[in-house]
Amino acid sequence: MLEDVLKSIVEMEEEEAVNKAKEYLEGGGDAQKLLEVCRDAMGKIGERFEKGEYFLSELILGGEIFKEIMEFTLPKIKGGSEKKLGKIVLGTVKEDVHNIGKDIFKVFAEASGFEVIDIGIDTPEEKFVEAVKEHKPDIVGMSCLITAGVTSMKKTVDKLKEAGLRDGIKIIIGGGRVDESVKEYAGADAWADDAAKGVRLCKQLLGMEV
Ligand code: B12
Repeated sequence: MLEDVLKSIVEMEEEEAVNKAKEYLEGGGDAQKLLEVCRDAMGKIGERFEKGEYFLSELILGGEIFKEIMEFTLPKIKGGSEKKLGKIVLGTVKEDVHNIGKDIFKVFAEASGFEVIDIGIDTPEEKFVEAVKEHKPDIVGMSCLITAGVTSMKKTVDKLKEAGLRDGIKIIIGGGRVDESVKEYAGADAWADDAAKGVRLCKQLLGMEV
């Protein structure tokens, strides 16, 4: 069944993909697994785009299908934890408009007991600084899927340092364009390319047992 969902998304069969995903959940399927499969499908769409087999229109439609599936899948993950583990200011960095992964991480973090303040996409460095001043979070999370966003992350960390705010917070970066070397370059404390791992790392950053 999950195989069918994956195939339908990659082949741009919107109705088919949405119906199969609904069927899977109605049959007692696991919401987290479904999202993982959707993410794999987006990876495959990205590969076809790189090879020139798909164009921007397919990236857009792929994103739309994913968003449709998220609408009925994410509420199944929302556990509504009463615990208050800490506060996260979260945004997709400047130059980058991808929001799907950020939104998934937000739901996972909230379900685990974090309060998340989402400051949006294509977020200027100054907006992160302002948000940290206003909300006094424990953690700043930056999402980045494109190469241009790597510089934005570094600039954001630099601006936080300039404002004297860096020492009071932990910084985690996430998304398809991050890895250990990007973490080092940007001056972040941790990186994650999946939401569940991201939440575990946030707990670790605040000294909690996981
Ligand atoms: C859908 C899509 C789009 C949609 C986005 C729709 C939307 N509302 O988000 C649209 C059509 C707008 C788009 C536009 C573009 N895109 Co695009 N897009 C994609 C695609 C196919 C899927 C992205 C996605 O949603 N993935 C699914 C999510 C769930 O995965 P994720 O983001 O990695 O998130 C997970 C984790 O990383 C983590 N996570 C995410 N954020 C965070 C944050 C924190 C703090 C933590 C802890 C964890 C975390 O949790 C999530 C769940 O596990 C990718 C291909 C790919 N492989 O990713 C290309 C891709 C990212 N796009 C690409 C490109 C080139 C573009 C464009 C430049 C195309 C163009 N010519 O205009 C523009 C850029 C626009 C811009 N300025 O940002 C390239 C980037 C290459 C690069 N290295 O720079 C990719 C990789 C495709 C490719 N292989 O070439 N795109």
